[in-house]
Amino acid sequence: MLRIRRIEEAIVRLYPLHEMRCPTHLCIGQEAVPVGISAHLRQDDLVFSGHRSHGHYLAKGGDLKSMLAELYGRSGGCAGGRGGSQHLIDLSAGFVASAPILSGTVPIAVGAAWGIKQRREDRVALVYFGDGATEEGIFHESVNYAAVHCLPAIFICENNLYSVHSAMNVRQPEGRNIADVGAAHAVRSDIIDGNDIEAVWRHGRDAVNRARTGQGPTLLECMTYRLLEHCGPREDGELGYREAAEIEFWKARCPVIRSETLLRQEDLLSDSDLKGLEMSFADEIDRAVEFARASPFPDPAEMADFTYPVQK
Ligand SMILES: Cc1ncc(C[n+]2csc(CCOP(=O)(O)OP(=O)(O)O)c2C)c(N)n1
Ligand SMILES: [Mg+2]
Repeated sequence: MLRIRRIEEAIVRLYPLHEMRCPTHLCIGQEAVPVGISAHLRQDDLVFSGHRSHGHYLAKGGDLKSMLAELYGRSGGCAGGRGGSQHLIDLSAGFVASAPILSGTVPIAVGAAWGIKQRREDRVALVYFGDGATEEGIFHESVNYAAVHCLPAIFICENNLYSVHSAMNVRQPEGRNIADVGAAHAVRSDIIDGNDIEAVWRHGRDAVNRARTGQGPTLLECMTYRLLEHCGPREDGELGYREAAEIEFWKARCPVIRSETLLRQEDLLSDSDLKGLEMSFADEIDRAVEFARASPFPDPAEMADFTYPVQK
């Protein structure tokens, strides 16, 4: 979690230099979800995500250098510099795709789970999405399909209470949880504290076990909060769509600080451990930024590659 936090903070510092030009949705405050879940995933399990995907990619083992080069729009980027922050991919780590069309990767993950089942493999397919993504019709079709066919699919909803600047109460019925929607499709569904790494770890373990052993899909509604603006490197308290007290409440529930406190209480983390981690992350991040900035821009002659040919 600390590594992801430091990487996101490096982007916060570097983004205003205008060398990264892609829309970038940071996950500061939400790190416990992918870290607790990924602890149970194998390299050959398949992970999908949406626009806010840095933590998901990194926790699955996605390469940092090619992620940063992608944000810098360089040919050394994981999508060749063509996609930016919202199109991360690292097939060698089993991170198959992220794409910003809300819920767009949910049916793709279900298709991957269907393929896994057809081939009788013991892999799982897992997709991360936000509370807003559950308002897309395809989300409901996908969860239903996974239930009907008892697929090894795992649906991880990061409910951070907002879709851009719209709160839940103007978008979804009062008192109906997203986990209730999963349950209505007969999918095992739980609401958990997404900022509590232990809770995420436990529920993640159970979801992965169920999927791997043929017991079908699980939906986890992980309650969490993004501490920065929807898209970009700044705080956004001045916009007024979130109460200052609410932001403070969630800052106090920061998953990184909570875990640090817990580990120190249990005598599992010392000052020198932390210093060692900080130094190794700082060094790794410096080297990745250097790699990204030294990587050339894609050749304009290749601009149309990988696109549908224009009919003349
Ligand atoms: C189909 C579709 N509609 C609208 C958008 C514009 N859009 C981008 S992010 C976003 C909010 C998403 O909210 P949520 O799913 O809760 O994820 P969060 O940003 O909170 O992590 C919207 C509406 C989009 N990308 N795709
Ligand atoms: Mg949201």
